[in-house]
Amino acid sequence: MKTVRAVWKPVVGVLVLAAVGLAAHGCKPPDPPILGPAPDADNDGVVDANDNCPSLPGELRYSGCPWYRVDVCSGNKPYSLGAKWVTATPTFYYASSLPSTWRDVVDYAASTWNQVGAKVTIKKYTTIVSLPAQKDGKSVIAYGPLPDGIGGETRRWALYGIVIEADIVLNSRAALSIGGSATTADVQAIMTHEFGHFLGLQHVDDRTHTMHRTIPMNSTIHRTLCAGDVDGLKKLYP
Ligand SMILES: [Ca+2]
Ligand SMILES: [Ca+2]
Ligand SMILES: [Zn+2]
Repeated sequence: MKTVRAVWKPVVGVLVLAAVGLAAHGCKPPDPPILGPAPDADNDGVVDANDNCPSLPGELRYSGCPWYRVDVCSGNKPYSLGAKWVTATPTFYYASSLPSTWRDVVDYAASTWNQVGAKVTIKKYTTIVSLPAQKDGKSVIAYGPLPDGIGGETRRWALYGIVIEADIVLNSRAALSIGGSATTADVQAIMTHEFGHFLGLQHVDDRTHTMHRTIPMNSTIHRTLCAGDVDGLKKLYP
């Protein structure tokens, strides 16, 4: 019997020590805070934890993003009107030169203008034509070489101030992609801009507007319209 008690006592002792050890751990003071600047990888003054664009220098008011990554309109309503169509349904063809994978975004760009409530609707023929952008009675969306620095171009053909045909060319020498990247411009944004020309709108100086002459790289903001873009189309087709 004495031998058995000698074995039990140390076991009880171990349990007590463990309990004391836990209590002591719970009373340990917290680690001191880590001092020094919080990480800001792009060095734009907006710390990474609060930066929606942590690798692109931006502005605090845009949560660390540059303006061209934020779909913001200036609040102004600039527009500039050119010649317009008489028909309420100007209709285009896809040229065979246009990459077939871009046809969907061409349609999205057209429908963006079709939804503003102006009395004009861009339509398309379902046949695909092997034609360049030329005055031939058919309005085409084509892909071909243009000068450097240009994403796309619209050639409006007018007669007595009335548009009778409009061809759009996307530049095969430019770096374009769907969605854009640091080195490419977004096809849908360019097409939305070019359809503005197709319908008769001219450039404005407000960079947030789709009808601004410049489409930033790595940006889709010009897929959507600002107030001046909408007002201009409604003014042209009331
Ligand atoms: Ca940033
Ligand atoms: Ca044509
Ligand atoms: Zn333009």
